[in-house]
Amino acid sequence: MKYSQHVILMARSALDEMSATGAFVRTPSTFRSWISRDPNSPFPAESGRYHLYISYACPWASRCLAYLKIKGLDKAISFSSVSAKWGRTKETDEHMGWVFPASDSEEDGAEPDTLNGTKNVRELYELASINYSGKYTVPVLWDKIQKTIVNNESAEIIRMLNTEFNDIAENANLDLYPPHLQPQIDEINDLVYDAINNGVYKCGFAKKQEPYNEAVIKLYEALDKCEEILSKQRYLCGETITEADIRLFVTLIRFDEVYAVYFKCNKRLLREYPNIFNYIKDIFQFPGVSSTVHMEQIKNHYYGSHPSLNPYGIVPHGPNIDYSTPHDRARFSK
Ligand SMILES: N[C@@H](CCC(=O)N[C@@H](CS)C(=O)NCC(=O)O)C(=O)O
Repeated sequence: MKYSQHVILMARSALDEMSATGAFVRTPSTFRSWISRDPNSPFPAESGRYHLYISYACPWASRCLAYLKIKGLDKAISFSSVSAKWGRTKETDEHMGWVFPASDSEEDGAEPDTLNGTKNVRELYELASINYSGKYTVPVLWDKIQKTIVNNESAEIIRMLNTEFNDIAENANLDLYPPHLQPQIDEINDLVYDAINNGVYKCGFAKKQEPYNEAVIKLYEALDKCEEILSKQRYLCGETITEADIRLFVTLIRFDEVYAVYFKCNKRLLREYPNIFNYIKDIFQFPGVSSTVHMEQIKNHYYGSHPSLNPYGIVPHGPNIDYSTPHDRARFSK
């Protein structure tokens, strides 16, 4: 085995998650503990105890940050963001991953790890587990008391943030996963996750034509479905915003700026879908959400972090869409 092959097996990134057919296959997250409102649980919901490591570039991490803001938890749970571009995480191998800047002033939207003093996200995982062998992904929900990762799966983190911190959340009454809508939300999530959230990655990371074709067809079928739903109602599950909308939004907001070019999702731009385009603006303008969108970080990350996809790291100039302009979605809420 050549040295570089050995390294890839030891420390992986999403670019290594490939099936024999050249399709991108995402592996499950590893840390799956649960924060609970029960004060006697191993990870009780307490103000000041937890820290959320994010990247503004990452859609999965951004949905957690959106929850911190929407639920009014950003004073109770601290957060910090990594640098946009992946870097070397160890001198002794070639793994590339999320790194922290050396100082606060180095990069807008990125901060050093003052909490644990690590240089990169890989070191955080190594602090939490001595024999960790998965990817070093964000988001990371960190427990300052037990000095470990509670959970690194955004789908679970957002559920905890929705319910378990309601004794301290400023917007405790806002329930993004209300019991009466759960079956509907779960159904939409299944479609959106596979065909859209993960679908854009399947388009972008495919190494063969066939898996790309499959992914891109599925992606546009799902987008057409969303356009149809959104032509009849304000949000995916009716007239109130839910988890399903936040989960879809984080992919849509990156679509025309990044995925259309970088991941070859160019059959139709989202600004050509009247309902989807106005819907993106609507969610962007929901209180708290716009502060979670840092387009410079998003563009610099994607275009600059995968030399195999973009060897010169050139960041395209456009299209610089202004999502804060008026939208027509209030027509449903009369
Ligand atoms: N299942 C995870 C996925 C997170 C994920 O894939 N994050 C990407 C950034 S968008 C990452 O950190 N990738 C690092 C790598 O591939 O090494 C979640 O939803 O929380």
